[in-house]
Amino acid sequence: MKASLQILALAVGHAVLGATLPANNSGPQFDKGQPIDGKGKGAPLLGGTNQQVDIANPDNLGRQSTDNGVVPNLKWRFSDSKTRLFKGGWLREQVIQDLPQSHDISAAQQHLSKGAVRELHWHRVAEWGFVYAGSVLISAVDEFGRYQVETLNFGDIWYFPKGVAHTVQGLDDENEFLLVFDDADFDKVGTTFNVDDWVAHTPRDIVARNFGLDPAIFDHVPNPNPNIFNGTVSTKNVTAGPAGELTGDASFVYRTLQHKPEPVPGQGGEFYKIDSTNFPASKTLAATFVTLKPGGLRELHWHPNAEEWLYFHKGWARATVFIGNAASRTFDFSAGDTAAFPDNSGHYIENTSETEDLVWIEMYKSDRVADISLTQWLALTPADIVAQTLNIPLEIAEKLQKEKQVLIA
Ligand SMILES: *[C@@H]1O[C@H](CO)[C@@H](O)[C@H](O)[C@H]1NC(C)=O
Ligand SMILES: *[C@@H]1O[C@H](CO)[C@@H](O)[C@H](O)[C@H]1NC(C)=O
Ligand SMILES: *[C@@H]1O[C@H](CO)[C@@H](O)[C@H](O)[C@H]1NC(C)=O
Ligand SMILES: CC(=O)N[C@H]1CO[C@H](CO)[C@@H](O)[C@@H]1O
Repeated sequence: MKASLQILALAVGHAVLGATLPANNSGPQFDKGQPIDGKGKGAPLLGGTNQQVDIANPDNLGRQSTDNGVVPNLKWRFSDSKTRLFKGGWLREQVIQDLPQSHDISAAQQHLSKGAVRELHWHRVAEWGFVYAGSVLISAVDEFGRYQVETLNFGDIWYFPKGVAHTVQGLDDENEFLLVFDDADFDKVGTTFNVDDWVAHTPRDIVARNFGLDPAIFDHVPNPNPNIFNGTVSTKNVTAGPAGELTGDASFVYRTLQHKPEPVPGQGGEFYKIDSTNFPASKTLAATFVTLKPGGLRELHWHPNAEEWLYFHKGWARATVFIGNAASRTFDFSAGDTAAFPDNSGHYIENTSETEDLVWIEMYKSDRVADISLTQWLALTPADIVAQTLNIPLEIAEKLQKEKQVLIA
């Protein structure tokens, strides 16, 4: 009696909560947001759940039967970050507290309206930026007194080494960029040093003596410092620095789209590599900027030198990450997601859209981008050993592609 009352209560509760079971529950139900494989495994979700998130992440519901073991969450959505609002812009970040598996890198999206300034500052860590909307002015000074003032547009990248002084200003009506740091916690105390913050917290007479000026000049230094403020677009040029400008190999700027992409034998899209081999300043952060056509596949590979951090800019993707010991997990990604793939883990990335390009950025805390392709490895290993290992026909092992395909169409 008691037991049947409880069952009744559950059934009523279920109806009250409005959970709906799929009408046709034969066959897999992942696309309806239900963890049911249609082959006898799984059952409906009756408790609290976010159905939109479930439908967008069918692989979290257990869709891939090859997934196995415990692989921690490797994904963070910028949409889950707290957005900090400023006059003339905003910032939302992903640090290690958000994505604990990202040990090497943290990141942010930042927006500057026309004239808005990310005030003068420096970091204990290196900063890398990628402009994906609008146009910005960057300005930097290094330890030798060399300087660089440049306008950056879509696809242009900056790299400010640890300690280099810099600022960024928005030039178009609305401007936005990705910021990446070679440290998993770029916003912790002791990492960023803002000029007005420093001046406001230094004895006024010392500041005055330092510049040889009247102390009253500094009566209105903003305190607390605003981080981003609305200003007017710069019209002044920097000239006649005694050590000259940062140009050539010393430049902190790389204009991605003015260079040729890497060869992609697999014909699946475009693959730009930006690291110290073509952008000498970028010694601690290496990047790729990838466009994968609909239905394309970034071939199975791993990175011998580093953990991988990713930012998905456009489109829809799926990736399975294999971490050894029979453990692997598949993730669904969409624009605005970030991810961290463990050091040396095997993986692929697939464009799951039939119509839209998938665009993403990969980052490594390294001086170079490096990967080992599964196919190339097997093709350059004695074919009979490969055939016996995988239990596949010898003729197949002998015909594997010896060139990296990179992006398969
Ligand atoms: C139910 O779904 C299965 C597989 O998804 C399909 O083959 C079948 O036709 C559907 N039945 C009805 C009545 O819609
Ligand atoms: C910045 O915003 C304030 C109002 O919040 C306004 O008074 C000021 O004129 C603005 N400055 C510029 C340069 O737009
Ligand atoms: C400032 O530099 C820009 C190009 O960088 C040039 O077009 C402009 O004439 C310069 N202005 C002055 C005042 O030198
Ligand atoms: C796994 C997956 O959904 N792949 C899709 C990628 O896009 C092509 C179309 O371009 C689909 O046919 C695949 O199913």
